[in-house]
Parts: sequence; structure tokens; C-alpha cells
Amino acid sequence: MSANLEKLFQSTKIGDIEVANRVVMAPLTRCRSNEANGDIPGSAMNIEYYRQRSNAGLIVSEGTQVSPVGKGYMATPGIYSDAQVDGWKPITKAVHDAGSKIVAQIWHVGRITHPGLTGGAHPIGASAIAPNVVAYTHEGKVDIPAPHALSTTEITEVIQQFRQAAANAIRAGFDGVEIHGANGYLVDQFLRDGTNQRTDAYGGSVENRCRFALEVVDAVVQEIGAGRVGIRLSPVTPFNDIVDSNPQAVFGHLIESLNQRGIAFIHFIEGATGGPRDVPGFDYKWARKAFNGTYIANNGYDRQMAIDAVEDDSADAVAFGRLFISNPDLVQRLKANAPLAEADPNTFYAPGPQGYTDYPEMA
Ligand code: 8OZ
Repeated sequence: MSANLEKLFQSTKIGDIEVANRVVMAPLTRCRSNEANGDIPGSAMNIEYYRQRSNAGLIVSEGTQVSPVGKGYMATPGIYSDAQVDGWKPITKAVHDAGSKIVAQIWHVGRITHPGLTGGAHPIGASAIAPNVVAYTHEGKVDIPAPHALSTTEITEVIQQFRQAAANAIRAGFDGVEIHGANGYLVDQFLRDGTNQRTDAYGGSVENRCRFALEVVDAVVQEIGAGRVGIRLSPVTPFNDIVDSNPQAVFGHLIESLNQRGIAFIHFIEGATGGPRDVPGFDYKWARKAFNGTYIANNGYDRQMAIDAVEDDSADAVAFGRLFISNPDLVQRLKANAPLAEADPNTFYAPGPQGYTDYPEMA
């Protein structure tokens, strides 16, 4: 190892997962699965996209829904059917062949969807409160109805879907899973008092609002082992119309409870998702010290910020999203301090290879 190789580029272990460097590819919704056949990933183009980015120490897959009603956008992949599991296999193989590791981001959108995306099923949520956001269906932009508030029996069924998704991820060749607990989707909807007004064991107190997240974690840990489980959290993001009166209290309790489970990592979106980092309401430095597992930092990092964060121990690893869209060889570029290409938002969710597999490697 070269004496001046920054720690960001040095190998480490994230739980049970050995990674070649501490650069993580963030989960990125790209809407390019085979929707007509049942939300199946694994086209030649999908394989090539992940293969190109296998210089990351760890790849977090795009969000992959744990059930049909857990889907909130067109052409996102699932991980509940055998055909979807088979679809993921060549992707995980290509990533491993290139020397990288990949975890599946297992995802339920909860109230952030519309029957036009779920095969007609009505959206579900912690409480029957409609989000002030729109859904994009094949019929265009539509308002979202208030979700059906899950009964406790239905909560148990959803937890079982997360457990099955984790088992499926391992069958598909993934190294583990990241539970999507961020950005106003189902797990987050249970955590927050803006979206959770339940009066049963899953609502009210901070402990009760954390119950669903922790039961999902426990089920997934039981299925695949704590060393292969992480969770993504966004304590202060306003994304998807999510609010809470005291994020420090909720996420403080959650992190201390996650410590008891010994999970591999927490992946923090620091600040507003894809926006400003300096949003008050949560102390990441406290979280970094309080959590015993790997701290993956995300949101608006550039090269120097990432190098400094790992060097000064405010993070173990740093995840990049948009930069990985437009720089397939991001780790090589960061190592060389080479210029970085800008991503074109017009092709983030467009079908086809344009803006997906056609960003060139550096000259
Ligand atoms: C952007 C567009 C669609 C989905 C998230 C899964 O925010 C997403 C997402 C982001 O975590």
C-alpha cells in the first residue's frame, strides 16, 4: 500500500463484508427494469450499468420493492418474485467478478404511490394521511390518495415481506441488504409524528414509533445475520412531505436500539436529500460516536470532503450518488484527482442506455 494513499481508498470491513475501498455507490432509482414482465431487473443494459461502477468498494442497489404495493415509481425492480431474483443474479455476479460488493436496498414506499403503479392496490401507510406530493404513472402526474392505515396483522405481513426480500437478496447473490428507512417511505412514515398518529403499540411515544423499523431489522437480521444488514436514515430531510417534531429524540432512540442489534452499517443522508447539508435538528457527530457499526456518510460530498471525513474519523465510508451516475469510474477519478463529469437530470429516469451506460470513462 502506498504511504500516501488516503484512507478513503483503503480496504476495510463493513460488518461481514470486505470492501476494497471506502467509496460507496449510493442507491439510485433509474427506472429501467422490465415492467411489462413484472418489474424484473437484469437486462444486458442493467448488468453493464452496475459492472461499469464496480470500482466502488460497496454498491447499494437501486431501491427494490418488497411487494407490488411497495412500488412507487415506473419500472423500478422488485425482489419478491423468483423471476426478479433470477434477474438480479447476473448483476451481482458481474459486480463480484469485477471485485466489488453489492447490497440490495429493500424498499417499501408506503403512502408514496398510486394504484396506477401498484397493479391497482391501494397505498398503505402508518396512518391515513395523504402526502402532499404527486405520483408519476403511465397516465401522467396524479394526486396521491390517503393510504390505508395498516392493521397490526397487516404490519406483521409487511415485516414478513422484508424478511423474505432479505432471504431473496442472498439467493440472488447479494452480499447483504440495506433497509430503506429514509426519504419519507414506509419505515420513515412509522418513525415520524407527522405521518404516524397511531394509538396502538406502533404509534405515540418515540419507542412505539421506532417499533416497526426495529421489527423489520430484527426479522432481516434473523434471516441473514446482523453483519450483512444496514439501514439508510435521513433524520432531517423534508423529502416526500415527511416531518417530525423532534428528530433527535426519534433517531437517537433508534440508533441506540440498532446498537443492541449489532447491524453492519447506518447510511446517513446528512441534511436534505439531494439538497442543503446544513439543516438543523439532528447531531450527526453524536450519531457517529454513538453507533458502534460502520457509519456511511452521504449527501453532497466532493472529493476533499470525503477524504477529510474518513481521515478525521467523522465517517468510515462516504456514499456518492449523482457523481456515480456520470462518472462510472469514479474511484479511479477520485484517486487521480481527475475532472468529474456532471450528470444530466433529464436522463435520470428515462428508459434506455442514454444517460445510463453511455457516460465515458476518463481518457
Ligand atoms: C428519486 C426518485 C425516485 C425514488 C429515494 C428511492 O429518495 C428514492 C427515489 C429518489 O430514496
